[in-house]
Parts: sequence; C-alpha cells; structure tokens
Amino acid sequence: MNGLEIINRAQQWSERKAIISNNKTYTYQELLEASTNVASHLLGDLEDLQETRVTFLVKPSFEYTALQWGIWRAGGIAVPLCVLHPLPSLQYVIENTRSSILVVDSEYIELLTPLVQDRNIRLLETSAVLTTTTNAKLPIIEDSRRAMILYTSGTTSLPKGVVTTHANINFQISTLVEAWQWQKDDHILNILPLHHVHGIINIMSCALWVGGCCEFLQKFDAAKVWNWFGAGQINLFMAVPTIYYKLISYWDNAEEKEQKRLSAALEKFRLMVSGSAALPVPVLEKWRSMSNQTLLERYGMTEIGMALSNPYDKERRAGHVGQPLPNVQIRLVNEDGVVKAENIAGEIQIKGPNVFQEYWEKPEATKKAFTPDGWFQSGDIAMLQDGYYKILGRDSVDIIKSGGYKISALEIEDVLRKYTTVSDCAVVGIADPEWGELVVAYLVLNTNEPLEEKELKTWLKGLLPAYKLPRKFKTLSELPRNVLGKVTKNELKKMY
Ligand code: MLC
Ligand code: AMP
Repeated sequence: MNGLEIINRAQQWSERKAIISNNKTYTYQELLEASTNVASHLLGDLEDLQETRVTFLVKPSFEYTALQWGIWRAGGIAVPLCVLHPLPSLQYVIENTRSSILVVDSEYIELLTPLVQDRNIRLLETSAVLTTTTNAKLPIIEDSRRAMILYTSGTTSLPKGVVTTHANINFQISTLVEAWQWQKDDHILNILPLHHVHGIINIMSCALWVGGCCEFLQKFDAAKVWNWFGAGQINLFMAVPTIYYKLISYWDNAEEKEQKRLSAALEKFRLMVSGSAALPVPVLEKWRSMSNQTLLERYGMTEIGMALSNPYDKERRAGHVGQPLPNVQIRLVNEDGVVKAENIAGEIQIKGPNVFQEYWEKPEATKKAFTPDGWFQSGDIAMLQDGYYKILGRDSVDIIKSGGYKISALEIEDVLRKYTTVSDCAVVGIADPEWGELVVAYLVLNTNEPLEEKELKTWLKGLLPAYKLPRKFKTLSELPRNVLGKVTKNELKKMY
C-alpha cells in the first residue's frame, strides 16, 4: 500500500488551487509535478532514499510543500529547519539527524557552505531541486515508514528529534479533518513557522488533505494579517494565543470605522482556532466581542499531534480544551493511579495512532516517555471538569512556553554558564499576558563589576534563537537550591 495518502488524494482535485505564496497561485497539479521533480532530483540513480534524512531550510512557500512531498515520494525523512535559528541551532539538527542532503533557499547557501565542507553532505539549492525534469520511477512507500523529524525541547538540555511515520501523520491530519469538518472550499492563512506541528499538520496538511487552499505569509505581521482578513478570501485561521493578543492590540489602536470593517470580515469565518499554549479567558472573550467568533481551543504536542479539542458544533468552553479527538485515548494519572472522577488532577497520558514512533536515536528517552503499558506521558497536568478537560500546568518547572514555542530552561542555563562572568544561573518562565511566559535569567556573577547586559545579549544572540533569549536578567548573590541551595525555581518565579 502506498502510505502517501495526502499525495494520492491530491490527484482527485488536480485543477484546484492548492497554495498561494509570494503572490502566485499554484494548483495541486503543479504541486504534484514539482514534488515529482524534487523526488527525481534527490533520487538520482537510486531507487529509494530508504529513510535518508533530508534537512531543508526553506521559507513557508509553495517550494516548502513541494520539497516535503518530494522527499516523501523519494522515500526520505523530511527534517524542516527553522528559518529564524542561528547557525549553531541549525548545525545541531543537521548533525543530530546525520543528514546527508541539505536543501536551502539561495539566501542561506553562504551561511551553510562552511558547514558542509569536509562533511559528506550534498548542499542543494531549492530552485534547482524543484526544476529537475528527469522522471525517475518513484518507490512505493509503506505507511509504517518514518516520514518526519521535528525537534522539541524537554527536560533535557538539548532538543530531541520526534520521529513520526506516515501512518502517524495520516492519522493526525484525518482526525482533525473529521473533528473540525474541513471542506474543500476552505481557504486558510498560514502565518506559523513550518518546523512545528501547528503550522505543518493542523494548517498546511489539513488544508491539502481536503483539496482546500493554503496561503502563506512568511512571517507574522499584525497589519498584514488584518489586511488579509479584510480582503475576505480566507475563511479559517489558526494561531497561538500570543498572535491573537497582538491582533487585538492592533484592532484596539484602529479607528472606529476601521474596527467595524475588520470585525465584519471576521464574522464570516467558518472557524478560528487557538492552541500551542493556554488561551487566556480574557483574550477569548475580547476576540468574541470583536468578531462574534468563539475561538476553538485545542491541546496538542509535537509527539502526539493534537489530542484534545473543544467541539466544533457544541459549546466551546473558555479555559478548557474539550474532549479527546476521534480515536485518541486519554487518561489522567496521579500518585493514586488512574483518575476515575472529575475535578481530580493527573498527568495527561495518551494512546492512539497519533502517537509518535520514537525520539531519534534515543531509545532510553523513548522508553522513559512511555508507561510499561504503552501510554505516552505528556508531563502536562489536567483535570476533567463537567465533561471538559482543563489544563492546569506542567509537572516540570524547566519547560517554558513563550509565544507558543517550547523552551528548555536547562538549555539556556547551559549556554549562560559558558559566559565568562557568569558562575551560575537559574532560568525560569514568568507569567506574561502577551507571551504566555517570559524567559527570565537569574545570574550569579563571579565579579563585583556590574553586568554588561548589552554585551551578554549580543553574545547570546549568536547562539540562541530569539524566542529563547532571556528578556530580563536579575543578578543574585546566591543561587537557587536546586542549583546552589537557597531558593527553588518555583520560589524564584514568585520573587520576580
Ligand atoms: C520574540 N520576541 C519575544 C519573544 N519572541 N519577546 C519575548 N518573548 C518571546 N518569546 C521579541 C523579539 O526579540 C523582538 O523584540 C520582538 O519580540 C519581535 O520579534 P519577532 O521574532 O519579530 O516576533 P514576532 O514575529 O512578533 O513573533 C511572535 C510570534 C512567534 C508569536 C509570531 O513567536 C511565533 O510564530 N510563534 C509560534 C510558534 C509555534 O508555531 N508554536 C507551535 C509549536 S507546536 P525587539 O525588541 O527586537 O523588537 C505545539 C504543539 C501544539 O506547540 O499544540 O500546537
Ligand atoms: P510542543 O512540545 O512545542 O509541541 O508543545 C507542546 C506543549 O504545549 C504541551 O505539552 C502543552 O504544555 C502546551 N500546549 C499545547 N496546547 C495547549 C493548550 N491549549 N493549553 C495549554 N497548553 C498547551
């Protein structure tokens, strides 16, 4: 059986609009052809890439999707890189996956050339890969084959590669298509980065699964997004809470007449979804008052795609994430075992075809992530309240969510400790209405001189992506107990 269901399905609607990017519209036929070119180019004389990791650094665009499909059609594993990451973060993923092919937009060639020298990596330019015209015979891909690796932070310092198979991906998409009643006339704007499930699965892949249209904006910009809303083409929108917060700020600052025009445009949407972090109730309420749209909040994770969702056509309850998606099993577990009643907190554990296969080349970490009877342990704490799940928090203080990105406090601490004047540090996430949490670093200096914050920030910028940078620094003369013995990280969070 060919496991590439999204590609098989595309043939049914070859003349329909699939993607709009960089002011150009592309049909499914064009997407199929471009992905055949990619597969042929990558294969060369080979019959099958046999799960070769193909890493790609490509902006959200038609080219991105054609590459992803082409890698799959050639039998490779797609590893998307984040276009905002500094070189050390890109290098980590390329090395960790042991990628032998790297496809990049022309503007990144110079950045990455030194990295591939002396290594056995083919560095290819996106446009060249897309325009090859030889037609290789493409392999049949079983759905049990590995399809994608996405990197996610956890309670270890460095991110882990989450491996999903085609079967996982097919299921993650189809369960959302069913739950949210995706239709072929749907037209969605994708403003999220394409190295995480939210942008890749929930938005891009769901739209393409049903014959809908996915329009890319390369980077979030509140004014541009409102412009798109106002133009009246799109009827679906999905984003992280920070983005809704920023869109509200823009609307609040608009003239009354303009506010009315924008609000009227929103009323026509079929669905607006929020996820990747807790949606504050005031944001949901404000959005409803502006637009007559009740945001549908859902809960997911890189390892499992989506698991819980408010209903599409019944009550969407503020501050809650709804019920399990079709064929996804959920249970809550605490010290006393599996929670049997409402209003009792427990860790969310998940089972189902949506759950990932493994952490890339980390058998121990994979084993640790599951219970002996095969449930994936999310580390998120929730309770059931009147038939709806409510997320209460996480069991680890070392995982921060900021702007919808998951961040390991330990990763930032490890980098900070390499700075010459820092002898020890503790990084915590502090609640913030716009970002969800802000990264704050408490530092112990090995000098009595004041901290050169500007210098430290510049140094960090070369090593960490923008969303992992501490927004505030506090210097301490003594350290937290789990690092030094005075206060815990939880106490630090309260002290700020
Ligand atoms: C950026 N800035 C931050 C920040 N990130 N400040 C505080 N905290 C952060 N986390 C600062 C920058 O330094 C800059 O400051 C200013 O904000 C603008 O930066 P930017 O990079 O241009 O920000 P912007 O484009 O506005 O990005 C915000 C955002 C982005 C919300 C659009 O963070 C984003 O795309 N988040 C989505 C992440 C996502 O897709 N997560 C899904 C993971 S999957 P200055 O001073 O320089 O102006 C998952 C599973 C699931 O979670 O359930 O979905
Ligand atoms: P990631 O590892 O980046 O995929 O992030 C997954 C994490 O995001 C989950 O483990 C949750 O902690 C968080 N998350 C996702 N959706 C929600 C939500 N609706 N409410 C609260 N937290 C969420």
